[in-house]
Amino acid sequence: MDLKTKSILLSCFGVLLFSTSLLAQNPVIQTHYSPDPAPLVHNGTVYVYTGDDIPGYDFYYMTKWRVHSSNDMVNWTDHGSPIALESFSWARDRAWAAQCIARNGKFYWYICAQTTANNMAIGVAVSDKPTGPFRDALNKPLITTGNWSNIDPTVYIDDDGQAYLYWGNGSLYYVKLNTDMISYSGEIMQVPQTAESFGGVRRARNANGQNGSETAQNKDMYVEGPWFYKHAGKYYLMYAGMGKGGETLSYTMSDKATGPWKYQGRIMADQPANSFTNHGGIIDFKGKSYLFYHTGLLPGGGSYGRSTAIEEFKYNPDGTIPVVKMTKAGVGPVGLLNPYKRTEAETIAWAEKCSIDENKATGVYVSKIRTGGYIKVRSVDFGSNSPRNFSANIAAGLDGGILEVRADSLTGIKLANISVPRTGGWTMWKQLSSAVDTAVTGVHDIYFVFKGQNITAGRELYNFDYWKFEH
Ligand code: FUB
Repeated sequence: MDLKTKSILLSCFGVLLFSTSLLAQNPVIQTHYSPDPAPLVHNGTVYVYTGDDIPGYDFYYMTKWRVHSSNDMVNWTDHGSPIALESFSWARDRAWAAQCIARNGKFYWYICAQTTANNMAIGVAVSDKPTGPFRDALNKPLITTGNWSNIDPTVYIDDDGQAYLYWGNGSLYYVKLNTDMISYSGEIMQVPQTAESFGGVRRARNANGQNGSETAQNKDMYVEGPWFYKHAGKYYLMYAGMGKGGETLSYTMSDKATGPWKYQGRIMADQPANSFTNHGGIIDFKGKSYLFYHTGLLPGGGSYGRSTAIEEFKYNPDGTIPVVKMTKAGVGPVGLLNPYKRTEAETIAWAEKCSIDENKATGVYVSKIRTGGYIKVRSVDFGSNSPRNFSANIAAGLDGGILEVRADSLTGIKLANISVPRTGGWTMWKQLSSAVDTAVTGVHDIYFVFKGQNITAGRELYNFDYWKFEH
C-alpha cells in the first residue's frame, strides 16, 4: 500500500474511532492519586495543585503536594512534587488541601499541615515559577491558632489589590493578606454561619469531640474546603457541605469579599463518587468555566485514594451555578498539541500500567512501564506535512521491550516502532528513533503502546523521558 492510500485510510479510521470511542477523561491523572485539586490559570496555562493520597492508607496521612499543568484541559503534564512535609520544619503529618496564587512575578502556595505542636496550621511556600522550586517563605506557619480547624486555605486577590485568605473546618475564617502575601493585617475574622448563609448550622461537637452531623432541619452546612473567588462582579464561596452519604460541593454568594453571604445551593451532591470527601475549585479558561473536584473512582481508589476530575459548566444568566454531574467523559480539548516540539512523556491524557518518578538529574519521567500499558495523548496536530521521523528518550536497566506509536486507538495504524535495548541503567537515557512510514496529517490522538520483547513477564520494561516527531 502506498503512503497516500495509507494516509487516507488513517484519516477515515481516525474519524470513525474518534466518533465512537468512549473518550474517558476522568479522573484526569491516572499515574497517582491527586486529591484536593486547586486550579490556577497563569499565562495561558492551567496548573492544578493537589495533595497526594497514599495507596492502601486508612486516613489522610499524606506527606506531599503535587502540581500538573495543561494548555488544553486534556493533556496534563506532571511536574512532580515540588513541596512535601519536609519543606516545612514545623510540619509533621497530614499534608492537606492547598492553593497556589500568582502575585508580582512570584507564586505563593498556601498549604496546611499538622504541626510538631499537634494542631493544624497554615503555611506558605514561595517560588519564582509555578512549578517550583518552592521554599517555606516564613520558616514558621502563617496561621497558627492552636486548633484543628486551620485547614484548607483558599486565596483570592480582589480587583483593588486586597488579597483575602479564607480557611477552616467546621468554622470558617478569613484574614486580609498584605501585598507581600506572607503576612496579614487586622484580626482573624470568623464568618457567622446561619441557614441563610450556608444552608444550615453544624451541631456542636459531642462529648467525644466528634463533629455533629446534619440535622433534619438543615438543607446543608459548611463543613470544609472553601474555594473563594470573584466572577462577573460577584463573590463566590464554594465549600464542602454535607449530603446523604458524604460531602457535597455547595456554594454561597455575596456582593462583598467579606459577606454577608447568601446560600445558593448544591453544585454536586449525592453522586457515586466512592469518596466521603469532596473538594474543588472553579476557574475560567479559554472562554469556558470548569469545576475541579475529586472522586475515589480511580481503580484502587476510595475515600483515602482520591483523584482530580473536571467538568465544564455554564453560569446561569443571574450568575448562579447549575447542578454539575460527575462524568467519566470529563471535558474536551481546548487546544492542540504540537508534536514537532519536545514533549515530556509525562504529558498524558490517559495512562495505564505505568507510573511517574523524578530525580534531580532528569526531572520527572514515566517509569514502571509494563506490557499492556499505554499513554494516550489527545489532539495532536501533525499539520499538512507528514513527519518522517519519531524519536524518544528512553532508559532500560534490563532488556527494554518495544515502544509502538499508534494513531487514534491502541490498535490503530502504527506510526513508529522502537525496539528498546539495555541502555546501561534505568536512568541511562538514550535517544532512540524510528522512521514514520505511514503518512499522518491533521489532528489525531496518539497512543504510546508498551510491549515486552520476547517475554511474557510482567516486570518493568523501560523508562520514558520525552518524545518528538520530525519532518
Ligand atoms: O485531603 C485531606 C482533607 O480532606 C482536606 O483538607 C479536606 O478538604 C478533605 O478533602
